[in-house]
Amino acid sequence: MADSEVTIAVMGATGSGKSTFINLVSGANLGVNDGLRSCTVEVQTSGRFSFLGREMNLIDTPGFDDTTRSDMDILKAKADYLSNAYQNQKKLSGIIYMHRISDFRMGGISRRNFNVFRKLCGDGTLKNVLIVTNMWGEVSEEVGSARERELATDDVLFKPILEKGARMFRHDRTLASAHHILAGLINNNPEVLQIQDEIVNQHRGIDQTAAAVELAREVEEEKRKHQEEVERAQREHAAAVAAREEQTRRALEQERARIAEEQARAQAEHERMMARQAEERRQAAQQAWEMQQRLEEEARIARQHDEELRRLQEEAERIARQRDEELRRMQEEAERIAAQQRAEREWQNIELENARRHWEHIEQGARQNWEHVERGARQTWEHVERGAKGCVGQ
Ligand SMILES: Nc1nc2c(ncn2[C@@H]2O[C@H](COP(=O)(O)OP(=O)(O)OP(=O)(O)O)[C@@H](O)[C@H]2O)c(=O)[nH]1
Ligand SMILES: [Mg+2]
Repeated sequence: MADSEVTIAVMGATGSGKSTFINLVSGANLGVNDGLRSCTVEVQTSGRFSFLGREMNLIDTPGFDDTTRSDMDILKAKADYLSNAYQNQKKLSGIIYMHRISDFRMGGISRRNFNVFRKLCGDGTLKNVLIVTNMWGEVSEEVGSARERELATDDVLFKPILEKGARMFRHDRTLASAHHILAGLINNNPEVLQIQDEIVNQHRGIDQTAAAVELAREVEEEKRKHQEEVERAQREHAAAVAAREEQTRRALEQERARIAEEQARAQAEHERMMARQAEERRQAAQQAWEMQQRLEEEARIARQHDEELRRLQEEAERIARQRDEELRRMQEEAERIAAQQRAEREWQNIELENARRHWEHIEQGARQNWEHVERGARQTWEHVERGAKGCVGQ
């Protein structure tokens, strides 16, 4: 019997743990998200299972995911399933909205899922809605509780639906907590969701449902935000470009100033160098001139020396000649004197010879005279002596 079956839809963002929860509590084996892309892409059910004496059936719904199918296709799949179910007299006893407490913030796709979920349920069914927070193991109790408080009290988060009868439960991934959650829904009066009413009772096309309008608005809002972000990025880019241009202009200006300074410095250096070179050239010219002067002076002195030398040589030669002449003259004189002396000696020898001969002659004459005298004397003496003796004898 359709009426005795408790049907509960599980909704929420992709990867929020819908299939895991259903598998845990029903024993089903639905595919579980590997974290890269959404796993449940079509509406599927757990199959019947018993809980607290009731036949249960859980509906697993795909969440908006941005990766596989368009949001509108996903909404259409859910709307088709739910309107078919309603046409088949199946009303939902509960709607579980899974939310990861580990999510740092509820923005973008999470917010879109929740806003469309709200329009899909409508305010009349909120007392059958259970917001189930899971993945508590991923955060500290303190952080999780703070987030839970924020979710429950923020006007753009769960506060509006909590105020209209929705409830919030924690799920710690145990069967006990899953049972506790189901137990919180099992006795609800099945209600018609707003989207079922719109499609089945009001014969609206899916596009005219509040959920689709909300989705379109969300998408539009997303687009607008995106556009704003693009424009902001463009403005920032333009500002950055302008800033960069300004920076570049300033850098160029600085570079130009630096180059001008460099040039001025180089020019000054060049001028200093030219002046230094001119001074060096002038000094070199001065030194060359002085050197020239010195060389000329030295050449003049050398010439003077040469002249002096030549003069001295000539003088020496003249003196030498004079000396030779003198020597020769003296030699001649000496020779003449020697000749004269020789002649004188010869003359003297002759004189001597003459004197000797004269002496010998004198000596001979003297000797002869002496002998004569002696003989005369002796004769005298003898005469005398005889005379004397004759006297004595007498
Ligand atoms: N830590 C922790 N991980 C969980 C819990 N529930 C689910 N997960 C993990 O979260 C990932 C997503 O789980 P699913 O059950 O596939 O999520 P889903 O909401 O069905 O995802 P879609 O089908 O893509 O929409 C898987 O890796 C699960 O193992 C939970 O309570 N705690
Ligand atoms: Mg799933």
